[in-house]
Amino acid sequence: MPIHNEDIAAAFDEFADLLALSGENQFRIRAYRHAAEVLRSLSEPLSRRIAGGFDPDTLPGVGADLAGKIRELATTGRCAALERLRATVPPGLRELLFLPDVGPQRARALHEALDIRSLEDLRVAIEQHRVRKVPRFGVKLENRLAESLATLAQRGKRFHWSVADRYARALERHLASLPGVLQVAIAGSYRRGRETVGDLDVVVAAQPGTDVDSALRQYEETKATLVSGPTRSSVVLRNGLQVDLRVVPAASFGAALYYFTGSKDHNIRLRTQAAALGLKINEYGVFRGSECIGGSTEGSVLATLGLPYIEPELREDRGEFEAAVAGRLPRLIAGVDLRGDLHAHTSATDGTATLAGMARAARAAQLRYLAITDHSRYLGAVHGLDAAALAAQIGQIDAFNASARGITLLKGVEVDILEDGSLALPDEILGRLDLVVGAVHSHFTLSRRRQTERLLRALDHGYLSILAHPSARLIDQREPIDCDWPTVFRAAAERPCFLEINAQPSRLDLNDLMAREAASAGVRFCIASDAHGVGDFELLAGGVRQARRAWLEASQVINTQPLAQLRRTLRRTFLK
Ligand code: DGT
Ligand code: CA
Ligand code: CA
Repeated sequence: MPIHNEDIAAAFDEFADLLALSGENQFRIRAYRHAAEVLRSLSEPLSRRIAGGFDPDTLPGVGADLAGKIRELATTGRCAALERLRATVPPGLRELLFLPDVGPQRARALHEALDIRSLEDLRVAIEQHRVRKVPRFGVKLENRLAESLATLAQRGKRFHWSVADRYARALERHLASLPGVLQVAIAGSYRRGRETVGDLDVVVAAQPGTDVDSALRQYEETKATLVSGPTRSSVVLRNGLQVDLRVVPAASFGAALYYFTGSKDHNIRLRTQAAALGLKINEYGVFRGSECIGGSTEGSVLATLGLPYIEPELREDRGEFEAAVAGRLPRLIAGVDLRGDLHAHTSATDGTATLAGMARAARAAQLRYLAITDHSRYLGAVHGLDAAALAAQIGQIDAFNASARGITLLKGVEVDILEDGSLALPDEILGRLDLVVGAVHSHFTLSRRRQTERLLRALDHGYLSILAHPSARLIDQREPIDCDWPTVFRAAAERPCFLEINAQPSRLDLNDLMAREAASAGVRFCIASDAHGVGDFELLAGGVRQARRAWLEASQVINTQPLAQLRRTLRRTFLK
């Protein structure tokens, strides 16, 4: 049974968590986390490459020890060392790390002081007010933990879109190869491009008598069957992702795809609209009385209501019907509109590839320009460029551009916005760059007033071009910072300074609603990969997806501009 890169990466994440819970040293733990990231950045299945003789030892930052484990996982699906380690840590303890306020040290402290072994143990201990008495915990932290436990219980398990995507595409290929299958589409929140996906909703058009149900149940990734039948089935994949399948005749494919793409609120509006015209709409088609007047394509469904095509990313009942009726639907930005990337790291800080390596990879990804924006050095950051190191990199980039073909590197930095809103590097060096990307990496919990003042001061700096991942949230891991966003958006629109839509799958920040609100305040954006390795440029598609959910058009995103125009745009951000 072939193992996905994602499964190997997940095993390494678990390895890192368990090592951390056993109090192992930071370097070993980081090696596993880094390897997991590298594995996720590979586009081709490692198990296949290894079977073909590829040596995982040659992956960036992967030594002999980890390479051995990758080989073992890729060939046997198991890892003996991981199984040994599992036996030494209570199985439920790792769950505690899902809580935003709990890292390995606090999890160990809870285990040692109160013998807590699971989220359930923790819930009981909080109810009995025992957690507050653990040294360095206290009432405030106990209350925060109670809150995040409640959110976690409500949320249930959702998957990053990019994880769901790997499984969706493989499953789509599997079903499409089946004789008798005419069309396959993955609908639901996946198709609407939501940042996380609860389950996969698959719509298949097939000739009568095609046994799609068996094909799904016998799929190599399927772990368990929940529902089985000729037109509908549900299974759970090995990674825990549920798949709901609907099989329909070809004449109903568009109606079924529309119905299962959702969202539910959008569908309710659609049905109401249909009812007002005396029509009935369901997953089989659009009906006037008993006559079917549409349903083979999505377009045919909408046309019966006199509506133009509405892109799946817009189907959230957020004004798309009003816009469609008024002929004012946006011309959404598409992946091909992006001409360059404005946020990337190299091995000079925490990236895994050299400047030239990143440039090559960006060119291969059809980008015409790439901004190198390594981290600034600030208190506590291990890697990070000081002014002298940044000056040296400026020289390297000039030298690269003097001989490069097909891509231009822009000189940038990802400079820390300090607690008081000042930037972590002096003006003298910032002024020599093509762009300055500022970001919050610390002091996430300041009060709304202080956080707002901090961002306003950063926007006011005079050299700030782009505010990177503005809300600093990490999906399911860290809440957004608390801030008076309308005020920040107004300031960014006036200045001018651009807000980033960061395409890292755990960031996707600004999110859809915030980006749309910012856009209506006049803000313009960049969509950036925040690449840390050569495989990361493909992440840009996720940033575009988020931008589409925010109703953005190409003209609102600066890295759709040709280089010469972009340079003028960026120069206007330097006010000093
Ligand atoms: P998820 O899976 O939680 O990320 O979100 P969705 O949107 O994929 O939701 P899901 O999987 O429960 O259902 C897929 C689509 O099927 C949903 O967007 C609309 C349609 N649908 C499901 N149940 C109902 C329902 O009871 N009424 C209507 N109108 N539509 C439904
Ligand atoms: Ca779904
Ligand atoms: Ca579903």
